[in-house]
Amino acid sequence: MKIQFKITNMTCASCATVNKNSLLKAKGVLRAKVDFPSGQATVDYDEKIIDEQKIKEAITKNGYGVI
Ligand SMILES: [Cu+2]
Repeated sequence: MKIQFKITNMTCASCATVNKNSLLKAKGVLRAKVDFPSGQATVDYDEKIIDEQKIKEAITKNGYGVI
């Protein structure tokens, strides 16, 4: 499965890297792309292992928002 959403509160490119690495660390995430400054996130994942909510939690636990 593939989802796209927007990450808010990112202030620089390293925020995007932090979030990308958190996504990739989440079990079941196959590929992740996070763009700064647009905040656009694209995640490929195995829906048998992880769901959309858990994916977004990987971002919110870093103190960023998701839309
Ligand atoms: Cu930053």
